[in-house]
Amino acid sequence: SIPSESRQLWQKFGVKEFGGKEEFQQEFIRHVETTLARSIYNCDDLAAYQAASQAIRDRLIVAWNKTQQKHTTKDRKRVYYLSLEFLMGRAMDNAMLNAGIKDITKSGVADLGFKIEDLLEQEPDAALGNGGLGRLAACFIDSIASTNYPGWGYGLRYQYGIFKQRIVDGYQVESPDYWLTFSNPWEIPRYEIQIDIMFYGYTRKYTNDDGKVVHVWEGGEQVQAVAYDVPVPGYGTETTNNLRLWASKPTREFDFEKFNAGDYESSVRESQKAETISAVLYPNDNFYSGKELRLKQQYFWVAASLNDIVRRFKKTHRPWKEFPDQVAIQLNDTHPTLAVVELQRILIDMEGVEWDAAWNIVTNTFGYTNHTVLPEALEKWPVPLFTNLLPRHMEIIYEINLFFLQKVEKMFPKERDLLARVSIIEESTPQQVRMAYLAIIGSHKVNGVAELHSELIKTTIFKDFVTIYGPDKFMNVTNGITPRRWLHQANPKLSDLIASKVGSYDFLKDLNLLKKIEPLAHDPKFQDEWVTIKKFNKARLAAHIKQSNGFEVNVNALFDVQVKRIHEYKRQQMNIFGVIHRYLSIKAMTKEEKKEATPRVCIFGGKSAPGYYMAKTIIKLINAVSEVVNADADVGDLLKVVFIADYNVSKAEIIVPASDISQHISTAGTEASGTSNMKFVLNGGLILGTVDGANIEITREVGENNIFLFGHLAESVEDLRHKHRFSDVPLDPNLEKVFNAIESGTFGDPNIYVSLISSVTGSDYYLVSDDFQSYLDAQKLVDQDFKNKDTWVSRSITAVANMGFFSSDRAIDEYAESIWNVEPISME
Ligand code: CR6
Repeated sequence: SIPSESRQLWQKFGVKEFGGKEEFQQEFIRHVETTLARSIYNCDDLAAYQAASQAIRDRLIVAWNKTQQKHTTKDRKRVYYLSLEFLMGRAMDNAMLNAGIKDITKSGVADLGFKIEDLLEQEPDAALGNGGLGRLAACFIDSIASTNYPGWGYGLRYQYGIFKQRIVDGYQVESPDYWLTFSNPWEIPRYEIQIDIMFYGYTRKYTNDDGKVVHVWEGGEQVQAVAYDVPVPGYGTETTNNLRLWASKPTREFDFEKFNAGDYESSVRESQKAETISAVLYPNDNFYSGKELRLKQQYFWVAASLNDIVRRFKKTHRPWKEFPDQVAIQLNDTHPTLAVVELQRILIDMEGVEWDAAWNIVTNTFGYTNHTVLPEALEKWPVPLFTNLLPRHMEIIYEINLFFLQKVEKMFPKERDLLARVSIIEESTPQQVRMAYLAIIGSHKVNGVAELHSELIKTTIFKDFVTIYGPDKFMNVTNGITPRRWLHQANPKLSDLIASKVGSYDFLKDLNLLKKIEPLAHDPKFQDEWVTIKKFNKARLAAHIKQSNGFEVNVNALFDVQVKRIHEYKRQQMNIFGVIHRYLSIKAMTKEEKKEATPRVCIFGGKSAPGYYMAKTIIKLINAVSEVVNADADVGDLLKVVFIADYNVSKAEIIVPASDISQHISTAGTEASGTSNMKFVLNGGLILGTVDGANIEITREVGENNIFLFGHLAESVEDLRHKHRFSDVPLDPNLEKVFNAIESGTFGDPNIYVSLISSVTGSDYYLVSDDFQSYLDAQKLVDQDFKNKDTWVSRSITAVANMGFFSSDRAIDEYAESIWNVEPISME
């Protein structure tokens, strides 16, 4: 370490936070001229964005270092959030706002000849996620930092995030998202942190001198994990946490023997193979695809993260049994479940801990969050594939399973079927490893993500485990969203208005303070300001639509939005069928009736998994309808249909604040929570939704009068599906009219939509026909109510005032208290 006489110098010249605008400007120019090697003559917006980011990043690193030092000295329990997805979006605006330096930066760059808005536009989204699960992880790490918990995220540094979507001839076309073209100022490469990761090979065991059986795993392929750190600044606090993302690198540059023999090409082949592990994000949402490379990604990331966590723990020289007092690890879905096995392996094979003691440590360390009940999303790895890739882990899983089943047999000696039902190994051909079961058995708490969902997992997919472990192991933590990004950053005008009425921006840290605007719900002046802001946000979206889709939409029309991944269970098909129904109705209207009708802009957006045929057909239909409706002079402003291509976090920031109504219309019981529903209401839009996921709790909080609910309840779904299977259920007559229109070619070649229509006329698994009338009725009510501007705006204000519960800070406090047992560390 540094000798004490040198320390003073370090302190004297240590980098400080920049105090004011001029210091920022100095740093900005220094980065332009040195880091980027540019000058006043060739500094474009991109260079200016990079220089500004570097300056802000330096500020974050100072806080990051302080935070890490503080956490190390305090030496308290830390939480690690393991997630294969972190859908961060852009970093610059968030960093400025959270660090409280947006004003300085904005006017700083303005003096130097740049507009901050133009610089912000230069940043590519960090799109390392598919949908809600990845964005939840991003909100959670924002909240962990903002509420001063010592916590890190661990993920993968994909070179390609979620693909970019274009619409060509109405169809989705994918192209790769190479987001690292220009160097990424928001990450710090840690080339010194390199961890060897092994795959394949074989296991053997021997008895050592103490008569103990030792297991070894050797002989396989090796790659290296390199760490990249992304600072995560909390809002209104110095705490700046870390998101550590791993990239794969070859262990050796290339094979020297082959190189020397002149075989240059195959000498580098191995190195190229290693890099593919972290190359690309799998583009499926709520769908398991069973690819070996995916399992490789999972182990690579889990092994690197655990190695890091264990290394940090070992520095404290505590006995192993204290591991769970120092470390909490949260499994975001089953993707990191191998961590359970890996920790057990480290403890018994490398550290010589006895099996039972090790297993105690493991189960007290992990918590598992389930995010879906959809059967097609549950991970099950074929045993042969698993054994080949991770032979030692497979052995350990068999052991875990054996001990678990012995325990179950003792508890329920007469229940023969139970053992087969709860076994980690499914007796299919080939056998499969059920990852969710492994996650439950390896964790001390299992949680769902909204009340209904947490009840459903207890009564359906994990029912047997409730019998075995009792109900206390299973709990609910309703999802949340960060008000920093989803109110303050996406909707600065609304945030400012609220602050001006409640006296400060404290609501961004304690969202329950929003309650203070409730008395203003009927205040005409406040209502006016509220409406003006909504109009502004709608105009901002309309400008975006003009630019991307090439046509105008009327900002006085009702903006009706459904943006999310395209999925049959989310029922965008029902929405577009409803739009067609509306179109047919308008065509049949008299002039007088048209005058009474509420004009609508129906906005869609979202990506389909590249191999999901039905979802792609839904996108095509939306675009086909859009083309016909928007060109129909009879319709005019009464109906416009828009598909916004390449929906992502930064587009959501423009779309969400502009909605009057957003649709969250999944078949009851299928959407675990949903989180965009929370974002829309927080921004003053009302929900048209089913009694599903977090819609239910939103209703409880904002009141039934401030949400439009429809459709069958979760408890009827099974019966209805049964009816479809075993008897002829007549198609809803309005839906029949819609299908007739499609089939007669109103929206182009009807052959394209044959399977989409027959999925409804057939088994109708998602109950589109059953809910259609109720959906249309709810839509009618929306049309009527929107005409009454005063009540509409008061409902909007009341809803926002009651959204405090949905802050991700609240969710994180619940996790910290009831699962992690970690406490905040103040930076003072
Ligand atoms: N697809 C759920 O479907 C939930 C998020 C976050 C999802 C969604 O309802 O809000 O997780 N599930 O909890 C999975 O990804 C498995 C999602 O985003």
